[in-house]
Amino acid sequence: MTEQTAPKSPVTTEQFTDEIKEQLKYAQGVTVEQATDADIYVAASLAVRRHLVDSWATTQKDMVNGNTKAVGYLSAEFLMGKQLRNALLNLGMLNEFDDAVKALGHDPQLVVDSEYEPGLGNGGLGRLAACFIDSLASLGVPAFGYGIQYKYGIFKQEFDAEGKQVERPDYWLANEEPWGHIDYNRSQKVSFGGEVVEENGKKVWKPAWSVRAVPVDYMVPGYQSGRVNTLRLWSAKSYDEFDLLTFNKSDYLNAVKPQVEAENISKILYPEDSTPQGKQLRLEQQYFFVAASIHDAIRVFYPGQDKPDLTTFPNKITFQLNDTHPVIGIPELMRVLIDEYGYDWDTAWDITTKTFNYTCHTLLPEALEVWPARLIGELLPRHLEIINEINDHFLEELKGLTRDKERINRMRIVTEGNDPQVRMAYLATAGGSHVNGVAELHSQLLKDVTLRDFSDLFPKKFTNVTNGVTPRRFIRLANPRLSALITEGLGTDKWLSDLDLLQGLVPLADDPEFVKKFAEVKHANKVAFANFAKDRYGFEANPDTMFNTMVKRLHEYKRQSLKILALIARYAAIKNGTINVDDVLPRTVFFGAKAAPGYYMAKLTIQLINNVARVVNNDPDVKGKLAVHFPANYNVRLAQHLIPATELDEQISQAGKEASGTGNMKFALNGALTVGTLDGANVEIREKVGADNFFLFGLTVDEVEDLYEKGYDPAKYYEADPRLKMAIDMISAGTFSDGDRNTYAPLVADWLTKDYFMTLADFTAYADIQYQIEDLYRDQDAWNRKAILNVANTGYFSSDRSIEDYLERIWHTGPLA
Ligand code: 4GP
Repeated sequence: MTEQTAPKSPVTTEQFTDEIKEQLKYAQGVTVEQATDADIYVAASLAVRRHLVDSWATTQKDMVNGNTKAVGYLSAEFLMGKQLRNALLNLGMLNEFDDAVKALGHDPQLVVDSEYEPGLGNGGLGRLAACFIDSLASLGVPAFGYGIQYKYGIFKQEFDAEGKQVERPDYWLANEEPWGHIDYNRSQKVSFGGEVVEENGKKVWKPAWSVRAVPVDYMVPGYQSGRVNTLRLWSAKSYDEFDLLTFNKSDYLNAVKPQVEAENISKILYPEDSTPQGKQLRLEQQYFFVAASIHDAIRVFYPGQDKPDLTTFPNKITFQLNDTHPVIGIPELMRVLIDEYGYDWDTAWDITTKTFNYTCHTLLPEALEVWPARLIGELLPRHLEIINEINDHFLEELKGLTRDKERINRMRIVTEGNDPQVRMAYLATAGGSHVNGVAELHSQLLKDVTLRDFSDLFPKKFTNVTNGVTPRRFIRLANPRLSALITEGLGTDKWLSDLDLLQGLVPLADDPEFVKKFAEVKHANKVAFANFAKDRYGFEANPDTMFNTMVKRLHEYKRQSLKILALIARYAAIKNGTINVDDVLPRTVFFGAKAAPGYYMAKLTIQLINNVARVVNNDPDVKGKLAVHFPANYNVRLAQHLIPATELDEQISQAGKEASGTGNMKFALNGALTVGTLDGANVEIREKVGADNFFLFGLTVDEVEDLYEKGYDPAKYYEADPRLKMAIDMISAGTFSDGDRNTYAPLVADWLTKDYFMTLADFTAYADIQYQIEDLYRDQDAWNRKAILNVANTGYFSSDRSIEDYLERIWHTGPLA
């Protein structure tokens, strides 16, 4: 008997069919006969929302009345993915939905596909935020996700005839969007610019212009918890609709200018990952959503009170700063407390430091935001004063802790000189209770390197919370076949809310019957992906080859170039007979990656991958042995299709550069083996699954440091390994650019002379481990046993566990009663 703990549907299929019909009629204004898949999608979504509303209302009421502190997750990005199936799963309505849609004469898959995926994030950081709010709701912890409802999300990626990335705007709101609820009555005023004057001995900020922050609320249903939290995304609207006087002079453009400028604030997501954009608009965006959110929290927790006792604020809500983007919230809360509510400095500082905590998501120094004080002064003059004062107080505090003047100087939040800079990571560390990295190794390096002075003087502030991913979306929804097998193997579906139960699968790795079923599931997933790919992208992938995947943002440190060089070397070896064709294990390689539009090397790498794919896939000499595919526009949806079909996953960043990674967790949980370096959460994944079940290669953090110190010469590696030399020479010779030798010259020059991320130094180890990988793959039983052990031992990487760690180590709160 299998224990079923999944929620029971609140409706029968017949009832749900009627509810969809009702929405079609009253909300959509179409008949059942007229309804398209997209109409059914909207109607079904509206009907589903109605089943969430009551829990949503009680959760909010209980949050305000309850004795549990809420969590405010402040994040410039929430990469949610599609909503409908997730809501259906959490309500226990997946089957009723399928049956109702079929009864209405539609294909459930096509209906679900009509949902346009909101791309309000770049990559890992935004997707983590989405997993976290899912887990918070599932654990019954009251929480707000606070962010921005960008009109244009991450760009849509296309490739041109030459294989170059082309960015197209992602106007997702041009489609009907049934999930967001716009609430004009709860908007907030957010002001900018102007000056600070003294009035009656008090500082008064006289801003120059304001925008209206309008909340768009998304319900965040918990799995099995009966709780529905809120993701509140702010949209910028103008107060001055338009200037009638100018309009009457037929100058339409100027008449709407203030409106256009105000609304620009939430217009577009910065398409950057791990690199700050020093743009005024970005600072405007940051302040916009953070200021609106802080005021919103005060409104929510002290309803109707003119003079609330804000010393209790840290007992009502704790704000997590997701990277440095929301750190301007620290001076904003200070300003609100002092200027608007009349608290003295010390009280305000006490409240503020108790309220905020900061998560760092990177170690790349260029990714830690630093704002010119001048810019902050122009945009937020009162905040600059407060930041300077925080800096002064902080330096005083440091003098009490150390006599080391140099150290104190290094720790300045605001640098000296005639163009002072504000270091947001330092402000966050000084102004919050806790600082955490996102994997053991990352948190350690944060303490030892990036924020060393701070961790020496404030060791208790520092902690680690290793990332996680939601098993509901990334196993249950993405991989229904594996989910069913896990449930069968464990005799319960409880694992969906207690992922450690996957441990129960360990003995089944030795059960031939289970191994066989597991192999069937993987194969079925590969066939399903091949069909999807054919349908959606028009390429053929042979499910009887090994499926090997590398999906993530395109960045030099992640080293897609290592993968492509090894692939070219393999291609060359087959072609020139260095390896016997019959000995080659057939492999299909999938890439998915977007490059920041201004990131030249990353874009050139994309072009190279596409052209390697073109050449390899059209070469009869390697047919059936090697194929390369690069579906454009990698997003959450594509991830949900590709991850379950993957057998070998690539996590090959230079050691010390990937903060954590979360793709690595999704793949392991779906039964892929990882080839990877000792970087980010790879380290912990390998510990959990066992060294035998992970393909480790490459330099360690210490070895990387040593090599930098000794003086790194990439050309040496090029000369030393003929495979590498051959691969680079082929690129130089124009093999992948129709004979043109210049196309990839910048990449080649960089590899041979700089190679900052040591791709060449790790090449040999990476190329060598492929033999080990292929030998194992030839023994399918042995491979699948290891794959099962990956699933069984990675329950730790549930985002539910991450949230439990945050609750215990940082937030000190828990579920609503
Ligand atoms: C990413 C990190 O690169 C990745 O290692 C980590 O898993 C993820 O955050 C979540 O913590 N950083 C970003 C970014 O996405 O924009 O800095």
